[in-house]
Amino acid sequence: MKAKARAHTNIALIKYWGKRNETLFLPMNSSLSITLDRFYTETSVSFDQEMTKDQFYLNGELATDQEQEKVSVFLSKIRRYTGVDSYARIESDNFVPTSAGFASSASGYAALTAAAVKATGIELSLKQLSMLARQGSGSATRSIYGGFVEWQKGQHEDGSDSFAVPILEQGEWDLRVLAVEVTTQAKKIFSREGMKRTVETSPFYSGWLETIERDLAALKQAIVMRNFTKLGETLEANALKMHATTLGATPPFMYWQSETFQVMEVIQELREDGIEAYFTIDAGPNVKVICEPRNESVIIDKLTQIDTVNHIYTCRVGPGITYLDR
Ligand code: 2P0
Repeated sequence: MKAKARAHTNIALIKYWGKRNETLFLPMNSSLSITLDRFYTETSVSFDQEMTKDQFYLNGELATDQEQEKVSVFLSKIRRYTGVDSYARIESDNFVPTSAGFASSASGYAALTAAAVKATGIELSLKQLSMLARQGSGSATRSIYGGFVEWQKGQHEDGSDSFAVPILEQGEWDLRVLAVEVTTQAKKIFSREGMKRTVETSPFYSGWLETIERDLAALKQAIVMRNFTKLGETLEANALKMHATTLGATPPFMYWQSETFQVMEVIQELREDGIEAYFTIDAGPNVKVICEPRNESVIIDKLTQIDTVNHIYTCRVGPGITYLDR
C-alpha cells in the first residue's frame, strides 16, 4: 500500500483560463502545453489502516492545516474512485523554484495522483490518471504525459471526456523554454481566483473563447509541421489575449510589472534582429521564452544584460510521470 512517483511541471502554449465547473475542474477551453524536464515533484503515498487522518509532509515538514485539508479532500476523491478507505501518509518534495513562476500544483497533483493510485494496487490508464489529477488542479491534467500535451475540455458535465492527450512525445521536437525570473515585489492574485473573476466579470472573456479553437488548431498544425515561426506567433498571441481578459475584469488586475515589459521588449528586439524567440506569461510577472536550441545562447546573453533579470532557467521538453523505488 505504498508507492512513489515523479511528475514534471508544464508550460501552457495555449492557456487554460476559466472553469465551467469548479468542483470537477472542468475548463471553459481546451489547452496545450509542453512538459518540462527541469522542474518536478516527487511524492510518496502510503495507506495505513491504523491512521485516523491523512498526514501530508511538504519538503520534509508537516504541511499547514490549509494544505493538509486540500490534499485530504483530493485524496478522498481517489479513495472514492478506487474504493480504498484508509488514510495515508503523503510525503512530497518539490524540485520547482516557486520564484521562477512555475506553479508546483501541476507537478504536485500529477505526482500525488500517480503515487496514490499505484499505492492502492489498482491499475488505471494514463487517461484515467489524467482525469483524476484534473480534480486536484487543472494544469496537473497535462503533467501526466511528457512532450506536447493537449487537455481536451470535453463536452460532458460529469467530466468523463475532459482529459489530456499526448500530441508529440518527448524527443520528437527539441525546443528550449527559458524561464526568466525577474526582480519583483509581486502581490499575487492566484490563478484560481484570477480566472474566476475574469470569467464572471470581463467583457473580453467572450473574445477569448471565440478565438481559442482557432489558436489551438493553428498551434497543432505548427506542431505537426514543426513550423517554429507559426508555433511562436500563435503561442505569444494566445498569452497576450489571456492577459487582455484580466484588464476588463471588475476589479481589473494585471500580472505584468515593468520588469515583465522589459523582457517582452527584448524578445521583440531580438526578432527584429532576425533571432526567433517568443514569450508566454502565466499568472505572475515572470516570462517564459520559447526558442530553438541553435538560438539559445544568444538569447540568454541578451536577456542577462537586463539588470532586473535575476535568473534564467533553461528547460527542455520533459517526460511524463515515472514511478520510483521507495
Ligand atoms: C495554464 N494557468 O494553462 C494556465 C495559464 C495559469 C495561466 O493552469 O484552479 O493552478 O488549480 O485548476 O492549474 C494555473 O492554474 O488552477 C494555470 P486550478 P491551476 O497553465
